[in-house]
Amino acid sequence: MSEQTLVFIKPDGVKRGLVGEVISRFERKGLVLNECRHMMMTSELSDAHYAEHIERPFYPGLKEFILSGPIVVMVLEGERAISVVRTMIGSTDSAEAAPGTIRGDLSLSKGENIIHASDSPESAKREIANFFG
Ligand code: IDP
Ligand code: MG
Repeated sequence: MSEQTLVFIKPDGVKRGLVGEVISRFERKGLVLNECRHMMMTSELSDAHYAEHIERPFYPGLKEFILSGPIVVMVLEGERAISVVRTMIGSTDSAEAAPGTIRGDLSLSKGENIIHASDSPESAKREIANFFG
């Protein structure tokens, strides 16, 4: 069943010049890039996107980081895209993420971990609406 998922490359990934590397992995996997936009996250969008984390102690630092530079946000489509992309990005803490995953290969950090991807059909729907209306 074809699904759509919301992905963005975080400011660390953009600053480090990893946009092509990351998108290339998804293209080689067979996922289709339906939307793609280079933009600044706003305070309102960050609070809406990370609503489940807003009360967590790490959120102020996460918000400062996510607003610190441009992101590249995209919609990827393909067979079971939501779980396929989550597997490809690896665990939240890049130091523990498996080699071969985006975080496992490209980052050492838990906060500055290159990429976001929707974790369920409900989040994908909500997150795509947040960014692409
Ligand atoms: P996910 O991005 O793998 O879905 P979540 O638990 O949803 O992980 O957390 C959202 C984002 O918040 C993470 O990708 C990371 O950037 C940041 N984050 C999560 N936990 C921590 C933490 O303990 N310290 C610092 N940043 C964190
Ligand atoms: Mg999450």
